[in-house]
Amino acid sequence: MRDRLLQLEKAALSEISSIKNKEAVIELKNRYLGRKGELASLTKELGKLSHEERPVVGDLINSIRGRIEERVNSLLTAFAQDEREQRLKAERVDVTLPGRYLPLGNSHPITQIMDEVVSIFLGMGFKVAEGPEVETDYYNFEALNIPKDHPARDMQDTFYISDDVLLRTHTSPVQIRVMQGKKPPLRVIAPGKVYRRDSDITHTPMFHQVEGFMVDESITFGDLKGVLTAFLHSLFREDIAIRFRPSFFPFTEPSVEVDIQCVMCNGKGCRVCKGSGWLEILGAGMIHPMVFKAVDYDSERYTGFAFGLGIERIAMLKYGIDDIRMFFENDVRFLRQF
Ligand code: 2NL
Repeated sequence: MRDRLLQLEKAALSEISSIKNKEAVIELKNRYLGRKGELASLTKELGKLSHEERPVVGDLINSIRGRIEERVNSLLTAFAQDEREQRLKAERVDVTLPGRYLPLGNSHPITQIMDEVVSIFLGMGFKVAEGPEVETDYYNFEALNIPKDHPARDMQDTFYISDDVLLRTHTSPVQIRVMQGKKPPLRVIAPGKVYRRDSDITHTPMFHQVEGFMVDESITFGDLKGVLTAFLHSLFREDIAIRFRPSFFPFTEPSVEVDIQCVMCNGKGCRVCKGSGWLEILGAGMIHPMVFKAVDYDSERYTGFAFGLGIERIAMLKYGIDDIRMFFENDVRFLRQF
């Protein structure tokens, strides 16, 4: 019995010393130490031994089990450590490698200018209003004191859907709707798309406009000049020269056109300002009593100013672009520059 036990230990330890992988260790562990393993079957034979021999051989079995277990466990630990090292090596990343280039878009130049204009007016306490692009003749023309024989009303200039329904030619109808629903004091801007039957290098059938107005008791032409000067100084440069020229719109009286000193040549005269040194940026005026009548405001009590500007025109002047169609071709080589 003793010899067989020592033989078994010797065989087990020699097998262990040449073992190559974790699976083989587990197999060996089961074969020698398992419930149906070799040590277990020898333990069953203890009963055949004499009273005196039994504890001695029992002790021997336990110490052999202990020694094999110790070797097996240290091997398993070594294999586990090895496996971990292999995995870490395989998973290693070089954090100094340059990152992958992710192409990033930006908003359209027209959207950028629109957002900029809107945010300047928000800063002066104006609220933003929106309205339908499909309008009626009343809101687009009649309420704005645009007479029946005005050229803007011609089929040549306006997209009609029916006799009475059309695509808005300016965002003024939004402001008429605001005035109809609310009482002064009001400070509102109306940004959005507008439509005119016109197409050449400075006109597209759809373009963007921001209009605005301010109405209260005792709003004066001085308020118009102050607000629009602050706006233009913020949009262009704080030190730029501004000039107000008399003009005419059916919906304002008096009316003005507002010029800034040419941003390209600082007023010296160039291609962009066509030699004049000035750029026409917006139209404005004191709201006509006929417009107040249409929205049922008392023009003896209330006064106000209104203005309108074309976003594409400003974008063209700001970036020195001479063909408006560039904004609508969506060529990324063009769009990426803004
Ligand atoms: C321009 C000129 C202008 C207005 C728009 C307006 C609106 C209402 C009442 C009175 Cl509801 N006026 N808008 C006034 C003056 C000029 O636009 O050159 N736009 C591109």
